[in-house]
Amino acid sequence: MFETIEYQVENHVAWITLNRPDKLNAFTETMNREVTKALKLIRKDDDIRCVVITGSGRAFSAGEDLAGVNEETDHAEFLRKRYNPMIREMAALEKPIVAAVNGVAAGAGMSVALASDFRIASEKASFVEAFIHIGLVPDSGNLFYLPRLVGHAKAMELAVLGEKIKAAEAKEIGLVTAVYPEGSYHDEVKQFAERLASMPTKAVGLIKRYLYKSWDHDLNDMLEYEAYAQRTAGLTKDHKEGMTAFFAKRTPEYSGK
Ligand code: T3D
Repeated sequence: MFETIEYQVENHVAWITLNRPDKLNAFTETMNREVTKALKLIRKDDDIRCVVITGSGRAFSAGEDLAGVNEETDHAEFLRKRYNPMIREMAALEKPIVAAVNGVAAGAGMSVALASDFRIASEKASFVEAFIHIGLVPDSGNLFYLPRLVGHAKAMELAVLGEKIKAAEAKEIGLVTAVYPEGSYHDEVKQFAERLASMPTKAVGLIKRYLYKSWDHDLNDMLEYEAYAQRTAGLTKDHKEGMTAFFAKRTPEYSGK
């Protein structure tokens, strides 16, 4: 079904593996289209309750494949057509997305990691805002997510200086949730993703939706959004299950419904 990505679903988790290892999983138009298509499939499938995006081989992704960029490139149209729909689809997906950053995440590869809801790094992972080294600016949501994740000063430093940071520093500045040694990395990511997939998916989706809203709404708006979200969550089977399990003193078994 796909040429440049691998797509698998296991235990309610969809795995998207960027799969051009000989090119450090650099993005091509086909890869943008295929990731976007996979995210759309995931959106429509109630059985999928978490997504992992990772890379094959030694890299997460080196960003855009520079072999396809030349002086004829209309950079704005290029982003509107290829990257922006993919990033919008990630933000709109009301299921948690985990970037399993197995190696270097550079340029738009880093943007994809930033646009994910969680980043779990291998100790071999690194992050580099490579754009500046070719006279470009961070794109694909990078300028939106980066300051929100690490603060304005650190975002400026990373984006302008373009220095590569290793997994341990990424953890220190709050860019990643956890760093694991290579030997246990895959199992740790799988366990984390399956934990997310066993949670009350509708409530998780509502949290994602309204955390995004909080970025450009005031307290009064948010109080009202919370009331609406809570009514929606309160009507789910998972809320009922959580309450029943609480009083029965047992572990809840959520269905995502
Ligand atoms: O319109 C627009 O263009 C806007 C869109 C922009 C989106 C973007 O993502 S712009 C930023 C694009 N990405 C980069 O500039 C990153 C370039 N790559 C690097 O900085 C480094 O390769 C890495 C930090 C990613 C990894 O370094 P390292 O030392 O581990 O590997 P390497 O030796 O540099 O690379 C290995 C090979 O992959 C090498 O090819 P070779 O010499 O073995 O034949 C290298 O040229 C190739 N490669 C790496 N990144 C890319 C790439 N080839 C094409 N496109 C790449 N992005």
